[in-house]
Amino acid sequence: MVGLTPAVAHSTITNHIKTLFSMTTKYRIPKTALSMAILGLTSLHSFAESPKAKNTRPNILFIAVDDLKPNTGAYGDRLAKTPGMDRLANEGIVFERSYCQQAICAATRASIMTGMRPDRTRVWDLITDFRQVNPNAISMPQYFKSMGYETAAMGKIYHMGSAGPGHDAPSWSVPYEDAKCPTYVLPNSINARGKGKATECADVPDETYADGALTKMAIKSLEKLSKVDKPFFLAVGFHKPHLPFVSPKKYWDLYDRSKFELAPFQKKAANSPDIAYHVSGELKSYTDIPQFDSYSEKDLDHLPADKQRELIHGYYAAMSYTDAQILQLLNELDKLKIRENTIIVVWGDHGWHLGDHGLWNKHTDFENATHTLLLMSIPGTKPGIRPVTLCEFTDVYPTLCDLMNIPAPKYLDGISLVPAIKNPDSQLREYAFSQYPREGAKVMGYTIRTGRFRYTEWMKDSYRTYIPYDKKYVMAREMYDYEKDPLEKVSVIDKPEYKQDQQKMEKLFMESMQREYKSSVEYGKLADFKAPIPVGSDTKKGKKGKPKGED
Ligand SMILES: [Ca+2]
Repeated sequence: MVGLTPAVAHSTITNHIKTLFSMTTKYRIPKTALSMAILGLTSLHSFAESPKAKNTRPNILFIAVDDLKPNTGAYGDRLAKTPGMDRLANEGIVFERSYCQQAICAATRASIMTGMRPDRTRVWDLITDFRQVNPNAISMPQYFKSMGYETAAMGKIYHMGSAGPGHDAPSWSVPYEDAKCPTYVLPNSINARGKGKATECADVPDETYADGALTKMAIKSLEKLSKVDKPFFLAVGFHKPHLPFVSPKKYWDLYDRSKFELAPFQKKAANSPDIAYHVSGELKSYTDIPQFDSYSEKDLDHLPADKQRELIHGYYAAMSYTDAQILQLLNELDKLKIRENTIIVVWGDHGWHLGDHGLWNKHTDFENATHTLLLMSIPGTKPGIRPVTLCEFTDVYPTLCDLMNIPAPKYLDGISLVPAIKNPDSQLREYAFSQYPREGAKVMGYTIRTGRFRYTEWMKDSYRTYIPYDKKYVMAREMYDYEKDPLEKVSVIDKPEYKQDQQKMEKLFMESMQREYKSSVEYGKLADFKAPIPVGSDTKKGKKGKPKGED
């Protein structure tokens, strides 16, 4: 930073973090500051602070990874080759029980970026721009920009099809950039109609594809931002391991395909409703994928084992490719000597089904779609912290505000995770809350995950949590016991032996829905919903094509 030597910057920042992590009582944001945050809905400029105050705040490197499930080494995957994220985990914080709000790109990204759940952002599909629906919403970088941050982005931060011009221009103080690279480089990867295969392995340099090119751009950006007399928020959005599983050959070569085991349970869970599933339409849109039954109570008609193994290999290779990019960014922070005043956040936007329940892609309320990777590195904290708490993506925004010593907007749905970083054994949440729509978003499946159970209600007639909860909307229910059934083989809903557990989960679920309704009413007083509520995400049962809304 110009005008502030790295030594001085480090000292002032770690003093704040030291103060934060040495407090014995729960950290609270001053009420006056919260009032300012509410005012921010109409007057962001009132937050601007003196340049001196800005210089005491940490930089933030915010790395989004598309479709990355928590299958890295730090999450216990013995086959994964992920030295970059493993290094970050060893030096920082692994949130092992992190859940996204809705397992699809646009909705989960709008949610983490605004700190609000999908019923508040009103983004449930792949086409809605949260600002069109919800003009007064303030994104995290937009808020940080108002606090004196230089905010920059490259790659996929918001979903491309639902972000306004400039990749949501109000978020960024520096014009948005993107890498322009081909999706495939081998001629036989694409057919005459321009449709491609689900995988590609080509012996090419990293920067041939977008993520390698983005890393080069991000390194240049870090060099520039490190010289600006402001703290920065740099968002880098990597595209892999999203389909197609395309990565340079050297990442495929890290793995022995024969070592990958197929999902051990590929059937529909007993006693579970059809509405919980989809037909894996996103995968089926690739040219080399044969027709198969996406979920079935039979052992027949699965994707052939060789193709499953190829896809799993491709997924891991693409994950290692992105991991290598993250490692380069960590090295660049070291080279620029700014690692010690930079908070790093790495998040995969949702989980992924690699064949479990016969499912591929995301788009469900099951564990494999909602459980997510969330890593942080915070200067001044002990290395290798693993908080046990359940947490949600809505918690990232208030956590960063807490770490930056700025008031979090009061309307945010999440909570600061700082108490769990200070005391990793503390449990901050009774449950994590997620949702997924079906049937053109006329049906919404709401789910809560506690330490042991998941309880889900599928609600019909376009019910949303801004409508008072009523059992008349419930069309199907599920419940899973992860202590006895980690693979979700059986929904235990209405099983006599689970009567008491179910009653507790029903009560907790009803309380969660009442809480959501109350929050919606409160937020509705502040918000200005101008556009019609869109529908569009659909995963109707069928065997062909790519249902609208799957990405
Ligand atoms: Ca995604």
